[in-house]
Amino acid sequence: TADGPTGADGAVIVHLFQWRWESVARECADVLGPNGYAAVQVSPPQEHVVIPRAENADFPWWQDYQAVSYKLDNTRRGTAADFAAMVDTCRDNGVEIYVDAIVNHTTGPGHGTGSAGSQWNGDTYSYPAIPYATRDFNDCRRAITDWDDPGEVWNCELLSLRDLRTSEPRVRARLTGYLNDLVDLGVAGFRVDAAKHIPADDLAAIYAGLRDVPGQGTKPYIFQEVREGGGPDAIKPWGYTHLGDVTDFRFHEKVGADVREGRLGGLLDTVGRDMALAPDQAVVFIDNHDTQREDMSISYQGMGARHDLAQAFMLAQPYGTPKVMSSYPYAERAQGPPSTGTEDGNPAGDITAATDCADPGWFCEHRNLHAMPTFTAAVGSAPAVARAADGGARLAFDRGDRGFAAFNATGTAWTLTSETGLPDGAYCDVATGPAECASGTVTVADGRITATVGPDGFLAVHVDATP
Ligand code: LM2
Ligand code: CA
Repeated sequence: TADGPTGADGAVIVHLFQWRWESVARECADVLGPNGYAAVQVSPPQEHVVIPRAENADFPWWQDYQAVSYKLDNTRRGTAADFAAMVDTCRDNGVEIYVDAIVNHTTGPGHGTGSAGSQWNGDTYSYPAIPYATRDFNDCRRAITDWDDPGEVWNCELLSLRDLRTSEPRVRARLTGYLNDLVDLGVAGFRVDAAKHIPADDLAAIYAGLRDVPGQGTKPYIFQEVREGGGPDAIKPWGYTHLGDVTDFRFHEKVGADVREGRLGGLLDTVGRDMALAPDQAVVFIDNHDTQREDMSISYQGMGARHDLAQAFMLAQPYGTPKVMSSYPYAERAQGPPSTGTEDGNPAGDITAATDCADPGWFCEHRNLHAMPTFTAAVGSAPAVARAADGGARLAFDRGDRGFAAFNATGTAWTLTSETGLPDGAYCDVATGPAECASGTVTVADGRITATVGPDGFLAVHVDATP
């Protein structure tokens, strides 16, 4: 099933967390396609619960992770038609859509009406719009307590979310049906939410029925969320790599913390030695929507420009398929994205506003990386070769004879001269501007590169971006 990007092949994913479908479409055309992104991870598109007040925030972002039905209509991000148009527009601009797929569970306790008008009842395990009834859920109807016991991790309730009986063919068929509806629209990949909470054999059965992506002739790309914890190999990241790619949270933990502290010197060794998986099996990130709420110190909100440097380093180094985070500031953990306000047919105030990157309600971190994804694409799986350093907080390296990148985690500019494997000539700095040399050229002469990297800045040149 992993026929899409499989790591170390130059593909870059960006997570446009909580963006409206029409805003994603516009971004694909205006920014993502031209700057070399391969795919967007979008927030969950299925009908979700609607929670007017939770944890001091109206309509928390995490509504989306409680599935009421598999209808795509009237989520907070738009209509089913908006969704389909987004997939088409992005594909036309060379950017794939990857859906965050909620397949482990439905909702928590309680009952109500979902975003598309369907009734749900978590107390009686009833979701008539799908339909699921009580027999479709596992018998362990309590929260997971022993996180080292695969039986509990797989069959009890994650956060009291009603746990689907994924061993049951009828349940598997419904989940495969949902995913195939998306594939038929042109969705080219899935982030499998809470994959760790589903036995690998159940996932294998669910994936087995997936159809080819139209026009592509291959199965959708799959990456599975498996956070490393205790217990046996069956619930470790490497217990799922035979089915598709897997998230490697070690990258976030180690690289995120080191860059935050300005410790760049050992980073190439770290990514070459201390990660959980083979480079072509891993999806890596500096932060995701969960970790940024657990430890704000590794996020744009907590790190500012240093976070841009961390994400740029991720795109320059060779381990895993990088996933760029693009998010919004928040005061409360549950706070949702900016809304349209209560006018314009949105009396409840729960509809997400179109993204405006000039509005301080959004961060748009990916735009700070300019055309860095063209670097990742150009260097492919070429090896990293350290070339220059100046103390522990300045680092420069080649990617074979395809690219050269430099990182400066200090408050003063770094002017460096270094050997490089790049052919002599002039190159565009894709880290500070578009691939078309808008921000000036960098020269390689007699096998040496001379460049200046700004304070808390980075620079990247590659063979496919020349004046
Ligand atoms: C994930 N990956 O495996 C998502 O990345 C993560 O964001 C999801 O949790 C989680 N798994 C389930 O899909 C989020 C959020 C939780 C929230 C759940 C469900 O981080 O806080 O839980 O979505 O909406 C909320 C309440 C929690 C309550 C639960 C059920 O915060 O206190 O548990 O709803 O009512 C009793
Ligand atoms: Ca489960």
